[in-house]
Amino acid sequence: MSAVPSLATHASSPRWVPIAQANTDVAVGQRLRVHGWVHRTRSSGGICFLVLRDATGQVQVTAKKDVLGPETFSRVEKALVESALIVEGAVASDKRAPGGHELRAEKVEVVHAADNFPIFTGQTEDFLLDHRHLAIRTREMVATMKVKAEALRAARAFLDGEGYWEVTPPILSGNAAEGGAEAFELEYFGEKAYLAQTAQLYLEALIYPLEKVYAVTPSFRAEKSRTPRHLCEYTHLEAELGWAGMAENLEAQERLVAAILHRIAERRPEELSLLGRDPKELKAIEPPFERIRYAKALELLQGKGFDLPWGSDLATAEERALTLERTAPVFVTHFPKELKAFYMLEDPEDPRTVQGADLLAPEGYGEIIGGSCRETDITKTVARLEAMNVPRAPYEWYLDLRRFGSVPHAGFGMGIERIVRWVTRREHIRDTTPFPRTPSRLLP
Ligand code: NSS
Repeated sequence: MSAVPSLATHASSPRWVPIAQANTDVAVGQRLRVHGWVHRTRSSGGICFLVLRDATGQVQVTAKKDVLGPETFSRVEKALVESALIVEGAVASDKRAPGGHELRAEKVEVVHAADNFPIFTGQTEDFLLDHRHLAIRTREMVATMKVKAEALRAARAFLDGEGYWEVTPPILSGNAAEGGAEAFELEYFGEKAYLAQTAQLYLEALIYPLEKVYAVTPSFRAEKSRTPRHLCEYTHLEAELGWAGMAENLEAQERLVAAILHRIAERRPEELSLLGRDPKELKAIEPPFERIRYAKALELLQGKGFDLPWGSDLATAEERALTLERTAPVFVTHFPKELKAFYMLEDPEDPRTVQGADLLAPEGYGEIIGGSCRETDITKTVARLEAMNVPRAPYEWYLDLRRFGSVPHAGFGMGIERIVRWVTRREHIRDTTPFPRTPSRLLP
């Protein structure tokens, strides 16, 4: 095999087009070249039908022995699923072919003849996870990854348009920000370091020079919880708004979520349909989202058979019950102080609670965003760190932010895999990311 496939460079080769473009009415009659992988193949009596896929779609290729010659035809006929091919030919209508068109091969190059592909229906979940590097080629995974990319594009477009600056906070840090127990610890040239659970503390520092900032970073949680919504590494979209309070913070979140949903509905309808989500359901979701207080959430839960005393956290089951019958997200606000991180601002009207909110996705999916107003008073921040038994030294730099021009500010963090899980209706969050990190999985 030569390093560069010959058909790709041959002067007389027709133009290389994405497969989705070859499988259209406008392409009928055109001579084209496509590059792709064998999705299905069957052959009988000197004719071979292949379904070829690339990143854009699929098309049926008809390869005939009398056109290709016996040698090439034999290579094509023997090419197993996932073999890589370059095909030149003319597009014709064919109602029986997927998408309604076929490419009648005139020249075929088998760029790589694949071994027996181990991924097919009926494999166990564990087997598929062990072979994740290959299983990501399935249609469901491809559709989910495209929806995720669209979510990130939508989020960036929205935030950029709103005047936020994208920034690049560190992932390695000398402090754990969301609670020590859940941080992955590692050794950093003889010192103790942590993998970021959040970029928040750094984003807070960045509002002073830039006012409105956001970052998309991996966040790490050393949680052994094996739930369908926890990953040990996830994609965290966080924003921090200077000069903002509770109202501005919640409004930014609901507008961001709506922008993401609407753009996905607009640009990825085929992927959504394949995954069983009607794009209309996403289009119909508009701000404002309902706001309910934590105390009210407890009452609602009581009506659903949960008997929770004030101060109990809302776990997966409670969030599910609260959202199962909803079609739009809901904010739960004013959680008890003890349940939340040290940096959250006490509510002056009810000091048992903080000015923060979780945004819960409907249909039982639960939390997708956590956010709050930040404590700006240095004395109170120090007292909260002490009350939570957090050593002060690694936070001295953070306390400095309360010494030099401290202003009201607020922010939030969205779990990208969480929102994608909801939108694409995946049962497990691991199917929203190509290489999930869970307590039992570090490979592939
Ligand atoms: O812990 S959070 O609720 N909040 C923070 O980290 C804040 N420091 C964010 C901020 O204000 N800048 O996490 C935020 C979101 C949460 O709502 C989930 O959507 C997601 O991050 N999240 C997770 N996704 C997947 N797996 C795990 N384990 C996970 N933990 C949080």
